[in-house]
Amino acid sequence: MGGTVIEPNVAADAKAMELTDGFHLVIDALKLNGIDTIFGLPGIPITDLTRKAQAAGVRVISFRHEQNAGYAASIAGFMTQKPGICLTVSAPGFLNGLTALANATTNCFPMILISGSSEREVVDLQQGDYEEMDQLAIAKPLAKAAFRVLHAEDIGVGVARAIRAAVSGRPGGVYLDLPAKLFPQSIDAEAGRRSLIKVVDPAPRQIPAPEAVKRAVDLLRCAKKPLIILGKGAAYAQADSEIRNLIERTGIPYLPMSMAKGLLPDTHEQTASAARSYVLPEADVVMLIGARLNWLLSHGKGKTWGGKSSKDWGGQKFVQVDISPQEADSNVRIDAPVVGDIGSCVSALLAAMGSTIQKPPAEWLNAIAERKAKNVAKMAETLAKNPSPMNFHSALNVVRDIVKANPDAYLVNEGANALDFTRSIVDMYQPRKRLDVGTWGVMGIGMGFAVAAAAVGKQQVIAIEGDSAFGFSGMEVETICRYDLPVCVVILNNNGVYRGDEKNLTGGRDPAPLVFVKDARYEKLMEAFGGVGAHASTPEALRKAMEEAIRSRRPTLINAIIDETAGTESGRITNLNPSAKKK
Ligand code: ADP
Ligand code: TZD
Repeated sequence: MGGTVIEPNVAADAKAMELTDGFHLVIDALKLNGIDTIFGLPGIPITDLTRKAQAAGVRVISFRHEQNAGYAASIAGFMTQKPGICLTVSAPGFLNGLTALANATTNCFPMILISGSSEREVVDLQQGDYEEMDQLAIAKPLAKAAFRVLHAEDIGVGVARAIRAAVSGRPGGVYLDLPAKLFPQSIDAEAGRRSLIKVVDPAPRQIPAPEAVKRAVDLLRCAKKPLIILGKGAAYAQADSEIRNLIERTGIPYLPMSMAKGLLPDTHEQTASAARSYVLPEADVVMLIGARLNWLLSHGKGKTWGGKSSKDWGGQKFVQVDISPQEADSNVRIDAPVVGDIGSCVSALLAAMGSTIQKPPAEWLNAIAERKAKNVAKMAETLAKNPSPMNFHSALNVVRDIVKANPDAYLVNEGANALDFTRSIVDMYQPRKRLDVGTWGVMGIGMGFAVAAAAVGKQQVIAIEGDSAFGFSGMEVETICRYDLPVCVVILNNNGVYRGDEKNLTGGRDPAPLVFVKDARYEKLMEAFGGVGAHASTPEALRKAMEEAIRSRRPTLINAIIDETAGTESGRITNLNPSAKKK
């Protein structure tokens, strides 16, 4: 009899005792919001978080350096419109991840850097805790937003705020500080479940004002030489068919910025890429779609745009489609800002144009076609050459064919000459497949981007790397092998930064600052971890090795030997490189 009285109470007690903790709430909050992958590097205080996340079905990709995990997270954000998550330990791990967070904010990639941190009381009194640092304060100026959670009950809100901040409006990097003490905090499991938030509509559509749309359409209607510039914001927006419609229905020639290549295939007849230096100064109305008039577009003025001096406007009128209401007029006057998300803006522009769209005047289109044909023929001639040793052109001619035959593949790209030549030689055929150094021209994104593209994009990755660029993240070939990712790294190896033939001006024993060990065998690095290494000193050998890599889907590193005198200093941005007048 006694047993029947006691039993329900025991059950009730047991139920009341069901607890959860900070570790589980963080994982549950992320999972509830569709986060299925975490890029990171374990250690105090987040070791158990990585382990428990994996046990809970989240894919945890562990890197050898936090910066690479951070770059992986940021590009996953760009590819998916979901915030990429990077998880690090305190102080040094946090700082290692911070470069990637700042780069994400600069590039408008949605990312959340989650770092464990040391004891608040000790940190704030600067009493010398293990890995002591006021991380929140340091992250703030580099992040779009930064939050700290002190109580397990607030984890749901903290994660929700971080997600909204990362993906709404102009996307960016968000910092979430989780002190060590938070993780083992226990609370009632039911209360914990109730505290979590599934974010509703994290990146709400932003519909442009009808008068802004009309202003833009009116301006485009009177254009004689219109031009559209597509930026990586247009790629990010995933409004691919709307953008294609706009381009094809208006017949306006367009230029894709580097990471917008492939939004429409680079072989599209309306692309003006091969006539860039003609269309920028000649155009009278330019519509920017998800592209800023920053240094990559010479700030919208100066010689590139037909201006007489570097501060001089070329006289173009601009339409700018952007989600940030502050972007317009950043460099030159924007006559028709259209503020909203690109999908909504482009749809509204198409609707406002109706069926009365006039194609641009034939003289404009013909003039562009003529320049294009000339430049394409010139390039074909250069690409057909087969010099020995290989140069950038003869190597990239192979890459161009391989990408054409494998349009699903991701193309990761960094370096100086290795970047500039790849961008102009290798055509892209699908949106969001070209992943590169972005707004800062940062070296070091290579292997992090490659891991993310393979793990999240689930396609073959081809990474075209300068030998200097590769060095920044080279150790992650172990990560590539460990997760057995279909990544083919091609190092365009010219023995140094930009080129490899510099001499120490003093004649001393130290090498010149820009050169590396000659004939370095980078392919051995991949072999060290069980991947495939190949040495290619001819286009034929490079082609064979790349074809084999793609056929086998095995981690592969091809050391492609390039003439060490082939590059130019700073690639195509030599003009930005100050050099000493005094010799
Ligand atoms: P690129 O380097 O390719 O020229 P930028 O990074 O300079 O491109 O510009 C991207 C722009 O796209 C930013 O100004 C950003 O505010 C904008 N943007 C990003 N996502 C969206 C979106 N979904 N809708 C509208 N604009 C967006
Ligand atoms: N450090 C970081 C983080 N980013 C940078 N952009 C640089 C340094 C400076 N830098 C460039 O702008 S390109 C480059 C460096 C070091 C490397 C160029 O050499 P490479 O490519 O071997 O990668 P090429 O093909 O030889 O030019």
